[in-house]
This record gives sequence, C-alpha cells and structure tokens, in this order.
Amino acid sequence: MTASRKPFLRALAGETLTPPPFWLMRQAGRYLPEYRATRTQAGSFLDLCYNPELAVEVTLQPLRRYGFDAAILFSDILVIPDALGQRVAFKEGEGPVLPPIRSARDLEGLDISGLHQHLAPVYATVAGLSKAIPASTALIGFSGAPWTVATYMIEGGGSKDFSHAKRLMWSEPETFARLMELLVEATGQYLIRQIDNGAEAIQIFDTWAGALPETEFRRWVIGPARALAERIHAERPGVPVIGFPRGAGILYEAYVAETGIDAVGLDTAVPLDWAADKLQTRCTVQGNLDPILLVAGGEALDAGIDRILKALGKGPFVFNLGHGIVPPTPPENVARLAERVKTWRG
Ligand code: 1CP
Repeated sequence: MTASRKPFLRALAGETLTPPPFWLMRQAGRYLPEYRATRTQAGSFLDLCYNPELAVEVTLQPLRRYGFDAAILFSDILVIPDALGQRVAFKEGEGPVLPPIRSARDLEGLDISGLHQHLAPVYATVAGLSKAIPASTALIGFSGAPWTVATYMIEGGGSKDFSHAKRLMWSEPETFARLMELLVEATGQYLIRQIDNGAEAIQIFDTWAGALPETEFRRWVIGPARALAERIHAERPGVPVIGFPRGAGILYEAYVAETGIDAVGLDTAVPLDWAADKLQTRCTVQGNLDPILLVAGGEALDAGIDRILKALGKGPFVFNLGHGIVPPTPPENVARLAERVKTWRG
C-alpha cells in the first residue's frame, strides 16, 4: 500500500506530525446555526440522517469554518437498532426513545435481513462525502460499539445506571449474548459497507464502556472491539480503526493491548503522562480536551490545549476532545482552538 498523504491517515499509521492533525467529536451539530437551519429543513433528526444530500451538507459545514483534517459521516449510532427493526424516535429535547428489548421474545422481533436496504441512504451519504471533501481531508465512518448500542436497545433510551441492561446481562446471559452477537455481526457488515463507499478510517464509539466492572468490560467491551477490528483488518486491510472506550480508566491499557485497534480515543479523565507512557507507545492516541473548555473559552481553553499538545504532541497523535461538542459551545471558541492547534510548532 502506498503511504497516504492525508495528515490524519499518516498519524493513524503511526507518524508523528507537528502540528498534529485534528477534528472534534460532534463537530457537526446544534452549536452551529447553519446546522440548526438544515435540521429544520430536514424535519426530524432521523430524517436528516437518512437524507444523503442534507447529511452531506451538515458534514461539510464545520469543515468550511474550521478546516478540520477529517470529516465524520453525519449519522447516529442508533441507526443500527432502527435498521434491525427496533424503531427509534428522537423526541425533541429528550433524546432517543425505543421500544425496549427485555426478553428472548423481544429479541425475536429483530431481523438482520433488511439491514443494508434500510441503511442505503447512509451509504449514499458516505459515497457523496467521498467526492465532496477536500483532497487533504480524510473521511471517517463510524458505529456505536455493541455494548453502548445494546444499552439503548435494552433501556429503551438513555440511562443513568444501565440497570435493565446489566440485569439482562447477568440474569439472562444467553439472551444478552445473542443480542451482542447480532450487534457484532450487523455492525461489522455496516462498517465494511461504509468502507466500500469511501470511508478511509473507522471509529467505534463505546460511550458507556466505563459502566462495566472488569470481567464484563473484558468480555463485552474488549471482545466485540477485537472482533470488529480483526474483521476490518482481514476484509479491508489498510483501513485503520479507532476505538473510544470512554470511561475505561486503567483498563484502557488492556483495551489497547488486546483489541488490535490502530488508535485509541482518550476521554477527558485520562492522565496525559500516563497515556504517553502506557498507550502512545503501542498505538496512536486521540483526544482529550474537556468539551466544556470550549464553552468556557479564553485563557483556560488555551492552557488546556497547550497542556495536551505538549504531553502528547511528541508521538503519534490526533488532537480531539475527550467527548462530543455540547450545544451551548460558541462557534468562535472552536475557531480559537483550530487556530491554536494549526499554528503549534512543538
Ligand atoms: O436534535 C438533534 O439535532 C440531534 C442531536 C444529535 C446529533 C447532532 C444526535 C442525537 N446525534 C447526533 C449526531 C451524531 N451522533 C454523530 C455525528 C457526527 C459528528 O460527530 O459530528 C455521531 C458520531 C454520534 C454518535 C452518538 N450518538 C453517540 C456516541 C458518541 C457520544 O457522543 O457519546 C451516542 C451515545 C449517540 C446517541 C445519541 N444521539 C443523539 C443523542 C441526543 C444521543 C445521546 C443520548 C444520551 O445522552 O444517552
């Protein structure tokens, strides 16, 4: 394979770049007035995800403003349950709502056979983006990790303590394992199709990884991430995989060592020197500015950016946040961040 010239892909392949490439989780979204306008035009949030023309447009909006090194497909992790037949609704101001899966019987209602037909508009968005993005910008495809997607499927939406998901995991282990197997298979197929339509790297979001105790983390966070990374590496060699096991704590080390991912997304709590020593020696690291610093702005923002660049900029690194941009973020603070990262000289 010829070495890619796109800075983001070079960093994922293990090169140290000064300044490092950068993008931000949730870089498209409600903090941008032009996103809110397109979103109104689309109707519901899912209508926007399934409208290739408008989904391409909202993906490009933050690139025009800030010149990020990567574009991330505009979609959501919950299109997978939706495509398996567990219909998802986004209630205004409340987040996602799904009819919960709580038993073997509920599970029987799910069906993988219509997956690609349902997700065809998402694949069309990836193909459209692949043509529309600037030549030096890389295209990231993504999915939720099976555990995080399963929490929404079992809880029927967002949750504070994941009590239904954990109860199913511990009291009906066979049902839970079947759901996880279905998600690993559907997610693997989905990511391969994104790659075939032009995605150049994949990020797997395990937002709720930190909710699991060690034994279950190893089985249901590390296990599926390893299966997905192995499948992508075997079937589409050369496409890098970024894992984001948010809240993993010191289990970040086992996650990196045992999954075979190419890069790891650090949440805001990961100590920088520890990450440089224990993780960056094994793979590229990405992160981890606190998204609320982007709301606060000013010197606190500058200092936060500088600390991260200093600690992680000497090895393979992609600058990012430790979690997604929040809606109250002033767009001018994102411009301030972009300028500061792009002009960093080590
Ligand atoms: O009203 C709106 O416009 C909806 C807000 C919104 C947006 C902009 C949702 C609903 N999803 C998204 C887009 C989205 N979601 C992207 C697009 C690309 C980008 O980053 O620019 C991505 C990658 C996601 C992934 C996602 N969705 C995650 C994992 C990452 C993370 O932020 O932790 C999760 C957990 C979701 C579920 C979800 N979707 C939307 C909401 C409000 C939620 C969270 C619900 C909860 O808090 O439990």
